[in-house]
Amino acid sequence: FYDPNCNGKQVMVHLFEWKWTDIAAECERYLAGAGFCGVQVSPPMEHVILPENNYPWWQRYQPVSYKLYSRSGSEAEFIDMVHRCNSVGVRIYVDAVVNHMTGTGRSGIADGGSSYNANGDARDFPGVPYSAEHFTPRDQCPSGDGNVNDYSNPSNVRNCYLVGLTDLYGKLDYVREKVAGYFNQLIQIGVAGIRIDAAKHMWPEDISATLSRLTDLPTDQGFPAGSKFYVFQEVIDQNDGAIKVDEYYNTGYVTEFRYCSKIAWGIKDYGQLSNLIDYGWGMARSDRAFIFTDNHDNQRGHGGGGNVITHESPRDYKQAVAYTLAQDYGFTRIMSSYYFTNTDQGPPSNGGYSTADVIINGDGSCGGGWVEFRNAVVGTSMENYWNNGNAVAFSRGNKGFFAMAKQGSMSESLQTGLPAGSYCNIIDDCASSIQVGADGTAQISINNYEEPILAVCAGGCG
Ligand code: ARE
Ligand code: CA
Repeated sequence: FYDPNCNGKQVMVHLFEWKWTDIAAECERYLAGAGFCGVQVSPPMEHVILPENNYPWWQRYQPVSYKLYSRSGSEAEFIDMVHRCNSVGVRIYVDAVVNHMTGTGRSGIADGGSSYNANGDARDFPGVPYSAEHFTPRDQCPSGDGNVNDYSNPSNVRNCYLVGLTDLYGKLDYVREKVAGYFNQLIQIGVAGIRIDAAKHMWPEDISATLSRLTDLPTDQGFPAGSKFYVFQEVIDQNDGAIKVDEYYNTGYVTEFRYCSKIAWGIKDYGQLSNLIDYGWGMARSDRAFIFTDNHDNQRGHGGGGNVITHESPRDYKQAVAYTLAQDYGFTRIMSSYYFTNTDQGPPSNGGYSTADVIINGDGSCGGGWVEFRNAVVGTSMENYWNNGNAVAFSRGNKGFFAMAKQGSMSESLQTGLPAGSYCNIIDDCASSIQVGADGTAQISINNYEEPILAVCAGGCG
């Protein structure tokens, strides 16, 4: 569960709410050439549709069945996307919502044609099928109203209903079989891995028993024989509750939300960048940490938002994403979604429920140089670390060198760890360069307020 199955590449992009047809085109047009490992896609299973809330993005976190029919497209479009992306070496990772089905009190017929009824005591999801006995019994949940409300108690977190979402009883073989069946269906199509949504609300042994039922990845989609599904689990551990990320190491990577706070802090105060990965905080070890500057929840103030840097402060955001990709901790994900003014707002639409096509502008670019830098320096550690509170620099073994200046300018002679020679800056498409002398030092000068960053690789990054 630890290998993302993309030949050692290092960066995934979340194309939040994108349609399958647009993602397929993006793999071919841009992501393959830029060195992306793969794409996290929005939940592909059949979900509730909520016109009364203006079709919010979060309707896709309320499953109705495991039929591949969603706001992003049909099963045929999903399969076509996976195959086209695989054939250019870009993998697809599915956001898997399997802790729960819809919210209580909801009923109707979803777009894929399946009915559902979670009114009162009913728990009918004939599209799977699940019925009342497949949901966590009320006496297993120690909260007064049946909902999660005490993060200091694991039984409360895992057996009660997260924001009123009908909680699947993962102890049952039947539930494990159905969830594993969904995953095996994805595997057969050629999906390379999953994010397990709300993994914190599932017992680690239930996740483990479910994953033990999975088949290997299909060789006809370009996976070496014996390849396993990549798994990263959404566990929000900010030292604020009983549940710790390390309980989930046996079944894959874990989201490290403390990194979001740390990088935000570091960009505000460069002095703090030296101390970003703090095991005293209990942060996940590097070969289990799944990291990001922000995610689809915290950029909207859902899921413990607040002290994170987002696209709303573009200059800080560039620095945060650049530093995240340049440093050596964890597996990285970057975020790509749509502009919003309201935290519940769904994606751009053609009116009502239908999602609009993504329009690609002339330059079409987003951080390709970064992805190439991270791939080029994989396996090296940070060395020659230098930080004066206003600027920061480090080398990645003898393969790369990175510098960044908070106020947009710096001029300093620094050890780069690189062999002597001339190296061009990938950030300005090689308009500038640095000259490394025989002793490994170079004069590092940055003078650009909007793009205060420099990165070079031995032998080129791409
Ligand atoms: C919606 C409505 C609710 C309604 C519910 C059921 O907003 O009012 O009761 O439907 O009808 C997303 C949205 C929710 C939405 C849900 C279902 O964010 O608003 O509910 O979809 O449509 C905790 C969990 C963590 C979770 C965050 C949001 O631990 O797993 O809360 N994140 C994932 C996804 C979300 C998604 C879900 C889970 C549900 O990424 O996008 O919800 O599938 C501390 C704790 C954290 C806690 C956090 C926030 O930091 O340590 O554990 O995160 O507070 O409470
Ligand atoms: Ca649960």
